[in-house]
Amino acid sequence: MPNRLTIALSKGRILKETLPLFAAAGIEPTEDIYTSRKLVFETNQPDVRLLVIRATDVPTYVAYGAADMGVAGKDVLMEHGGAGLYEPLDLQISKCRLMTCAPVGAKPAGRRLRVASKFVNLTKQYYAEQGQQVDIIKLYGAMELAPILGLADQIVDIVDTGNTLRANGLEPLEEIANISSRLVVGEASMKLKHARISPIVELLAKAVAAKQEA
Ligand code: PRT
Ligand code: MG
Repeated sequence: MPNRLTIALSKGRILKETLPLFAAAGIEPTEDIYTSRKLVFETNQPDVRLLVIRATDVPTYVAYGAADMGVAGKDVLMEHGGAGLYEPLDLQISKCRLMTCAPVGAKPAGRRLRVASKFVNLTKQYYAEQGQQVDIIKLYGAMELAPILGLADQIVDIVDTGNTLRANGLEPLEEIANISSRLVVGEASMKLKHARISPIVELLAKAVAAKQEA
């Protein structure tokens, strides 16, 4: 099917909030995404299929045109940089904050700050904007551990309730960005498949609005 639409969804916590919005917009997978081990899912609309992939891979698939559109956290999109992507809709799901954090009551390091994060581009940019030279340490998870073990002075991480920080003796310092998940569309797909894509964007926008009013 040449005009088939491929939509890349972030697996994990975002997916649970994404599927109801797509269902409200009339797009539903024909089998249970949660119990299947498949990565590609057909939907009730014969020309639409869903990919369920790592959140950090969504912007890559969409920017290269391997998927036409996708859903990803603003944190992931900021870290990616957004080249080749349009961001037509804030889905208002998986809300959280991207923050700098440090051990409670930490004193200034007295040397160049070490900051651990999985968002290295974002982190570099943020501290540069603050006029602060820092060494950035790339981690892939459990950032909270880094200050406890003296690997880093600060971390840049996602904060929701703050429970994870508190449980590990850390506190939030500065907010870098307010995060929610966004609908992204590839630049090439937006041109070539505009007639198919724009009604879906509109239906999703309505589903988001209806949910805010509920
Ligand atoms: O697990 P994997 O490496 O495959 O990917 P992932 O961890 O990035 O995926 P997943 O499913 O955790 O989803 C991540 C996306 O959800 C992020 O990119 C955000 O856009 C969004 N999101 C919303 C969150 C949170 N809330 C959140 N609370 N992502 C992560 N957290 C983690 C945070 O990293 C920290 O460890 O939850 C902890 C903080 O929560 P509180 O409530 O204790 O403050
Ligand atoms: Mg995770």
